[in-house]
Amino acid sequence: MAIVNLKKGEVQAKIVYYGPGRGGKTTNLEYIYRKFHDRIKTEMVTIKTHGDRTLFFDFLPIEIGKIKGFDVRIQLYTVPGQVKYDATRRLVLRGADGIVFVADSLVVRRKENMLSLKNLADNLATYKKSLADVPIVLQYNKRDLEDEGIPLLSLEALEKDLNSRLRAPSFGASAQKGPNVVQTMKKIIVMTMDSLRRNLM
Ligand SMILES: Nc1nc2c(ncn2[C@@H]2O[C@H](COP(=O)(O)OP(=O)(O)OP(=O)(O)O)[C@@H](O)[C@H]2O)c(=O)[nH]1
Ligand SMILES: [Mg+2]
Repeated sequence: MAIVNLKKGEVQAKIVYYGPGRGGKTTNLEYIYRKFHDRIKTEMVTIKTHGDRTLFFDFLPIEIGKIKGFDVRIQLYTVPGQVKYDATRRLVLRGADGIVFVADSLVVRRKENMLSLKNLADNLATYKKSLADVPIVLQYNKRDLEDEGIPLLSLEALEKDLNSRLRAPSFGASAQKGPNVVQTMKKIIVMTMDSLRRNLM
């Protein structure tokens, strides 16, 4: 849940990166951390299992500076994507002001993407919310693998699978190489701030 301090002119909002295991959520935050290290005063907190799977969550606080006169702080989180960590996912999702859904573009991950989006809707429902209630941006990750001849779902196919009802803003991206990682984050921050402002008025 956002913390808004009108007296001090401060806003703190929570944005959660959600999506199937190995889709690239942690890699998004790692890229952002490298890119904006001068604005990030603390270390990125990350708890990993052996290998690179997220066990609990990643946490990255960023100072954005002033937006419409408010000092804006954003807390980025990732959930663990592995199916078995559903209770943790639900906990991390709690109070999210905005969501980035990171889908895996690999053809072989098609079903996992759709199941994860369904899982997101189910977990939001436990907080009496639906996908329509929370600002959300979709990211179709790993587009760089196209150059390596690995079969990827087309952006059109991903849109059809995941976004035909939602109609949320979406980006093809590569969390590993960088294209559209920052754009994804900027979009969700703007949408989240707009939604907070609407709710304050
Ligand atoms: N080629 C390529 N590999 C990527 C990209 N993004 C992530 N990866 C790789 O995919 C693997 C999984 O990435 P993570 O960021 O750990 O995935 P995650 O969504 O955090 O996974 P969980 O923590 O299990 O939910 C890692 O080996 C990454 O290096 C990308 O854009 N392109
Ligand atoms: Mg992770």
